[in-house]
Amino acid sequence: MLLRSLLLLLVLVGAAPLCRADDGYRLWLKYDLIGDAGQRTQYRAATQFIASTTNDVVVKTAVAELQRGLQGLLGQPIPVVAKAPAGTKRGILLSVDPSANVSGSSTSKDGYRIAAEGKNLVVTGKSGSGVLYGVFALLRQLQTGQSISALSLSSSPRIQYRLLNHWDNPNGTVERGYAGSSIWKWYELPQQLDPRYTDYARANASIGVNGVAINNVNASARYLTAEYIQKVKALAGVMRPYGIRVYLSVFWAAPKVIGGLKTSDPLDAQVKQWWAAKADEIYKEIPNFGGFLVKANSEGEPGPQDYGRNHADGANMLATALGTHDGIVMWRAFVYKAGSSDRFKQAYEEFKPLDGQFSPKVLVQVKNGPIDFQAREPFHPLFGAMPKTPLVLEVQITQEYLGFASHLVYLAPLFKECLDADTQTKGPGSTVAKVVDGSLDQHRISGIAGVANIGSDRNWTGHPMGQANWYAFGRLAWDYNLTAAAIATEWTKMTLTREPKAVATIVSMMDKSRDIYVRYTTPMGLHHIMGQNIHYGPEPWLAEAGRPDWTAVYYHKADSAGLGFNRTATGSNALALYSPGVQKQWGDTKTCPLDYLLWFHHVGWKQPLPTGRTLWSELVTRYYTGADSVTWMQQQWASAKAAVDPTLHADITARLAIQRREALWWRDACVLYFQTYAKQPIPAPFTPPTRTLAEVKNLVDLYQLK
Ligand code: BDP
Repeated sequence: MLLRSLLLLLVLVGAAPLCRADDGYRLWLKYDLIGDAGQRTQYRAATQFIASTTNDVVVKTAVAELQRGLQGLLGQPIPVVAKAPAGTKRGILLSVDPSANVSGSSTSKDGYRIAAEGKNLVVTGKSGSGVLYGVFALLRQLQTGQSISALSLSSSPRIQYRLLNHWDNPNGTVERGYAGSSIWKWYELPQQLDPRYTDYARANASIGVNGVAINNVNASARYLTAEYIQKVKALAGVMRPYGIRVYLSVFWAAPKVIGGLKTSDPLDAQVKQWWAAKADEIYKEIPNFGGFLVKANSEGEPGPQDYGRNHADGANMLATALGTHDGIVMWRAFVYKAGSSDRFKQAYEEFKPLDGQFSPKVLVQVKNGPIDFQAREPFHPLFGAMPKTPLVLEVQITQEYLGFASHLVYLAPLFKECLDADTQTKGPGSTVAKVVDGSLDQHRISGIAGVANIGSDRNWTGHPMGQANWYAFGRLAWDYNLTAAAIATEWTKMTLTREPKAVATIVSMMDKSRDIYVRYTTPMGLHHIMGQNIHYGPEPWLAEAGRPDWTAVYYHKADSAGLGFNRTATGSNALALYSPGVQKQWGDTKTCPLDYLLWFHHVGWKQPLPTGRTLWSELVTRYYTGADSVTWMQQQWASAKAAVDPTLHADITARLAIQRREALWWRDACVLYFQTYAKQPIPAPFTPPTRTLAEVKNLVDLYQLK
C-alpha cells in the first residue's frame, strides 16, 4: 500500500511540469517546442549555426535571443560561430550594414533585411537595433509557422520614436493602471535589478518599441534628484542592449521644488541654467538618455503659463537645456482650462497659434481624440493643423475608459481608426498616420506613444488579452499599414494557440471586440458618460462635479428634444476646427457617420436615421445588441477551449462573465436614464430591463465604494 502511494506520488511529481499552467509571464515570446515534427525538421535544417562577429552590444542581444528562441522552438542548441563554416551546413548570418537597402523609410537606422544568400539566411540591420528587429522578425516567422526557405523580408519603421509612456509613481502605484503595481522597484534600485526589467526590454524590442518614459506625466520632481538619476541610470543600463532609450516625465516646477530657486519661469536666467545643468548631469550618467516628456498647465500641473509664458516658451527652454545632447522634448497638448465653452476646442486654441514657434528638438504630443481616450473619438483636430510642428500621436493602451482589466477589448482597431483618419488638410489622403510619420509635412523627426498597460501582475497586463494591446501598439508604431486582424493573428499564434480554427475564432472575436464595447457603453458618438473619477461603469446622470466638463450631462446634453452635443455652427462650432471636407461630411446629420453622430449633433429622439430606425430605437438597439454580443464572445471563446491552455482559458472565461454582467449594467443604466428624456418604450424585440433606474444608480455607489 505504502509502495503504491509512493509510486503514485512519483508519477504525479514527474507529470507536474507537463501540466504546468501557463501564467502568461512569457507573453508572446514563449518559444515552446514546435509541435509539427515535419516543420521542426525543416527549420532545423536551415538553422544549424548562428554566425556573428560584431561586438555591438545590441547585436550580442540579437545573437542571444536568436539562440534562445531557436533552442526553445526547435529543441536543440544552436552554436554561435564567428564565420559561416564551409560545407553543407546551413545557418543564419547576422551583419550590420548602415547602407543596406531596406524598404520603407530611408532615414531610419532601425531597418533590416532578411534574405537567402547561397545556402544561408542573412539578417542585415542598418544598425545593431536593426539586426535585433530582424532577428525578432525571423523568430516570428517560426513562431507563426511560416516558411523560412528562400525568405525575403525587408522592413523599416515608419515612425522614429516609438515609446511606451508609463504613468508610474515613485510609491509604486500606477495612475490608471489595472495590472498590479509598478514594475519599477524604486526602493531596490540601483543596487537590485529585477530580472523582470530584462524581460520587459525583450518584449518591447520584439515589437520595435525603442523608448520608454518611465514615470507618470503627473510627475514627481524626485526623478530629477541625484539619487533618482542613479536609479534611472540602472534601468537605462538594462534597456540599452535592447536598443531602448529611457525618457523622463518632468515636473515643471522642479527648479523651485528641488532646485531652491524662487521661480520656474522659463525665461528666467537661473531657471534656464538649472535645467541646462540638470540635462548635463543626466547625460553624464546616461549618455543615451532620450529626453523629456512634459505635462504642463494641464489638470492643475504647473507650467509656463503660471508666469505669463506660453507652451512654446516652456518647450523651447527645455530644448535649449538639452543643448547638443541627442535628446528631444515631447510637450503634451492635453490641456483644457476650466470655464471653456467646449473642452473639445481647448488644445487646438492653445496650440494651433504656436505652430512654427517650437524649436527643432520639440515634438508636440497629441492624444488621438479631442477629449480623453474615449472608446471612440473623432481624430484630434490638431492633426493636420500644425504643419510646422512634428506631432506625436498618444494613444492609451491601458484601458482607463475601456473596462480596465475585466473587459476584453482589442485596441488595434481603435488605434487604426485614428491613424487611417483622413484630415484632408492637404487634399484627400492626408491621413493622421502621414501627419505623425512626418511624411505629409516633411519632418525630420516623428513619434508615437502608448500609455502602458503593464504592471506587476505575473501576466503583466491583468487581462491576459491586454497583452495583445501592448503587442499591437508596437507593431502599428512600426508599420501602421498592418491590419488589426493580421496583428491579432500573429499574436494569437505566438501566445495562445496555433490550431487554425481556434486562431480564426479568437481573431474574429478580438477584431469585433472594440465595436462591441462601444455599442454597449457609448454608441453613436456618446462620450464621457462613465463613472466619476474612477472612469469605470456608467454614470450618465452625473450632473455635478468639480467642473462642468467633468460631468456627463455636459457631454450628452439629453433633453426632451433629443440627445448629443451640437458642435456645428449653430452650437459650439468645434467642427470648424477641421478641414472643409471633414466639416462638410460630419456637419450634416445625413452624411455624418452614425459612429460620430452625437459627437457633433443634437439629434431629435424621433429623427429617422439611415438604418431605418429613429434615434431612440437605434440607441436601444445598439445597447441591446452590444450587450448580447458579449454572449457571442463568450460562446466563441468557449469553442476554442480545447486549443488553449486550461488555466488561461478559465481566466478569460471568468473575465468574459464579468464583462457580460457589466455590459448589462451599462445597457440598463443608459437606456433607463435616457428613457426619462425620450419618454418612449423599449422597442420590440427587446424586453425592458427588469431593474429600475434607482437600482442601477445604486450599483455605481457600490463600485466606487461610496
Ligand atoms: C486622463 C487621466 C488622468 C491623466 C490624464 C493625462 O484620467 O489620470 O493624468 O488623462 O493624460 O485620461 O494627463
